[in-house]
Amino acid sequence: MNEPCGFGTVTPKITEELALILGAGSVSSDGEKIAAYSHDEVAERFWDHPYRAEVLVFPESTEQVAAILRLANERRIPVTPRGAGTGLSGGAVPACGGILLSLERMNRILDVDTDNLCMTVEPGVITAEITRAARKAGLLYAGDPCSGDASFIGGNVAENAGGNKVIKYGPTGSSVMALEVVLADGSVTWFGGKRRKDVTGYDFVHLMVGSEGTLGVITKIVLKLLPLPAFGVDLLIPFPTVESAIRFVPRIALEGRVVPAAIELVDHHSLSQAEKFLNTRLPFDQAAAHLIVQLEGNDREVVADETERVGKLALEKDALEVFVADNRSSRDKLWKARKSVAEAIMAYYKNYAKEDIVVPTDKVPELLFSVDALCRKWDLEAANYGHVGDGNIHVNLLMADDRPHWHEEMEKVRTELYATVKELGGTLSGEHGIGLKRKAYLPQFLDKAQLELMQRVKLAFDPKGILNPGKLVFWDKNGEGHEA
Ligand code: 2HG
Ligand code: ZN
Repeated sequence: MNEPCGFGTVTPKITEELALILGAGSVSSDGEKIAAYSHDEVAERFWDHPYRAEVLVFPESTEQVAAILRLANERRIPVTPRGAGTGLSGGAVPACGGILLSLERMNRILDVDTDNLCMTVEPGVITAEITRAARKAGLLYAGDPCSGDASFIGGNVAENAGGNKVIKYGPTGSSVMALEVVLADGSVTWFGGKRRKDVTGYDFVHLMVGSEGTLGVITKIVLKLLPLPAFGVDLLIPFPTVESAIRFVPRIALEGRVVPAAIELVDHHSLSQAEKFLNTRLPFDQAAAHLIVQLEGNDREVVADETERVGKLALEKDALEVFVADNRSSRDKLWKARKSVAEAIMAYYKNYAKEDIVVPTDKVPELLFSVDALCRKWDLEAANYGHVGDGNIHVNLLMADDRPHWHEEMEKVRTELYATVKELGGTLSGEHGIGLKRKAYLPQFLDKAQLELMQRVKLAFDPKGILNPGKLVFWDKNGEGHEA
């Protein structure tokens, strides 16, 4: 895979110019600080060498971002936009050096508009703060990534983060009404508006969503808000086998006539890691798998009725038990366990592959059978969990600490896994993104026509290729061309 090259470097003169734009306190050339910002949650040992930016900047306004991009574009310096660094694909890793553009100081909620049911925010606002601000106004912001206590909304938009409520509300992109974007040449534009409908031209809002910082830098976001459901419950449903848990999922809509806000799967191995990490126990934790089903609504009776219906149906379809969490503390305990699985695995395993596979929902059992077969063949363990209602499973492949060539071995396992995923009509990533981590596998999932189209879109937005180079798009070896 070739990366774009021929970029300019950040000379002391350029650093001075950046300091003139931003003020000296907002520009750092400190090696340690740059190293701390030059990665996300993908462990650095996954790359052949650590990637480092040459300079780190902290703009506080759209005008400053625009001035930085004007300068960078003129001198052809790479710019890697960065949110909170909670990403799981290396999307914010500065693969080609240059300027690392942290958006952490653009962290204001600009308005909560209760007449138009939307909120305007800067990209550095923590996702959970958005949820809280909406709630204070009696409204719901539906995005709910598991990293929401730390991630920034800008990163959620750039990666089209999913999370736990996609089955009912869609991923982050479904909540995005408008974006203010600084384009590669420093010009500023708005895509969309405080409008619920808009077919006036191409849908640039949703081209920007999930574009991983390769097409522009997002500086303001208008998010759709909804009425806040008055009542909610979470059902924790243990099953004797992973398959029986998965097979129950479509029955919830079909026979239960309910669209839950969330349907999550946590297999035994995943749950036990979270329990150990949090030093807690959940009910019936010896079961092979648990589903977490979240139901919500405005009428207590209706929610109670749906709870009863789904619970009864689950028991008819092999569930071992149904636990209803209907108060704050039991609901929080349950979600804390679910949301800490990823961190627990990173704490207890050194050699892992965190996957973000999506398959058609009816193919999830087949996917997990093949994961089992891979585990036997390669002598691995797996922890399978995630957003089963969306067919998006975080297959975590875990290898013993003492396997010296684990990385190469894992590469082979992954190649086999992806071949199966492709056969099942699935794809590489549902919500974590391609970034640096998955780029080499893109041609397995997107055909030549699509890859070339992506290159042409990239060139239209960013002709000099300065925006987050090394991600999503293939360039020829001179960094000028379009060869996949
Ligand atoms: C989750 O759903 C996150 O918990 C992280 O998307 C998944 O680390 C993972 O594999
Ligand atoms: Zn997830």
